[in-house]
Amino acid sequence: MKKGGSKAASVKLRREGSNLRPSGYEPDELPLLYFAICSAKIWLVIKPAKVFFRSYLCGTIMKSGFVSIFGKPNAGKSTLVNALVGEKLAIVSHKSQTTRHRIRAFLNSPEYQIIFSDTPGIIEPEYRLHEKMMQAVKGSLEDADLALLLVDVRKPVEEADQVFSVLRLKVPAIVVVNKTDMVSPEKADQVISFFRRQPYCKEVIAVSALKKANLEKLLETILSYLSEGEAFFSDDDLTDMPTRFFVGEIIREKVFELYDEEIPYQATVMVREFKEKQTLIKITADVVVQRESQKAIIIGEGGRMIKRLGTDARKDIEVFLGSKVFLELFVKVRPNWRDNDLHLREYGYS
Ligand SMILES: Nc1nc2c(ncn2[C@@H]2O[C@H](COP(=O)(O)OP(=O)(O)O)[C@@H](O)[C@H]2O)c(=O)[nH]1
Ligand SMILES: [Mg+2]
Repeated sequence: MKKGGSKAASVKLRREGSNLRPSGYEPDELPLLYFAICSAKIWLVIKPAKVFFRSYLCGTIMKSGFVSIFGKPNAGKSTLVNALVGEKLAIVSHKSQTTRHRIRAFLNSPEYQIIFSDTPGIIEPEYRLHEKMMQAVKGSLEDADLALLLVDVRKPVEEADQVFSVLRLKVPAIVVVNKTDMVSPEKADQVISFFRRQPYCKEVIAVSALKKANLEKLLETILSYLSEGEAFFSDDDLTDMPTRFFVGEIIREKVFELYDEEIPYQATVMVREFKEKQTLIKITADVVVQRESQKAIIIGEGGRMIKRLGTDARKDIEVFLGSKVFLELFVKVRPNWRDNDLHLREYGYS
């Protein structure tokens, strides 16, 4: 996803036919290939030169690194990532287990690039879906340079401590005490001093992700742990996830907002069609549930609920894409999709 909305990727289709050379390149494509190789070689020289120029001549040191956020469900991980990067990339809900994937969000500046990973809350898996969610946590553990361990200041400290201890972190960790807007300074101090004593903890920072309080201090501390290095991704990008993914997530967020009890947990969304037309983007998506009775609830009396779901989702998708959207929703029943590897893969949980 680029800053400022979606851009249609231009895809160059290869001509098919029997007159292709064995190498797979036609004669008129060879200068292009040569140009590409030369450009790559020049880039290999330019990149270190850029580092030298920036760090030694301008006195600026570029820092970059991967920072993963872990914590129990509902601690505020997605809210924190969105607040840090200043863009709503991860969906948020007061219900737990909203985040199912690892979502990478980049914070870019001339001096640094931080790649934040929002992760699903750490839980004891009950379904294959949960196992996939915990694999996303494991993946984020493996390539992190720094961990942010997020704590809800109102919850018993022992619960979060137990979760953090089993992570067996190999990288430095900053404990971030969140939701300090909800408690007295004395209560926050108690939680801070508990985590200061824990072996995995390098620093403790108290914040309110929702009110964006003390995030500058957090950012400063994060940067002090990152090492010198070039950006990993283009500084125009905000994430490496495809636009379709975020569209599906926005619809899923509305499912969390509009429906109660087991529905949000037993539903998923799959974007089937994403077509950029002249004046709008046409999107077709399936809302997948486990039972016929859930399908009836999603649709509602006389289609009232699905209409609302479509309108709420469309409005947010239009803001996200910066374009008019035509959204069409279908409801599908797939019994036990959360335990079926084939369905899980089809719906993007791999
Ligand atoms: N009062 C308050 N609520 C917060 C704060 N951070 C997150 N929340 C709320 O906590 C709930 C869970 O947040 P979410 O980011 O989805 O948590 P996650 O499951 O850890 O990703 C949502 O209702 C958020 O609005 C905070 O700093 N203060
Ligand atoms: Mg989340």
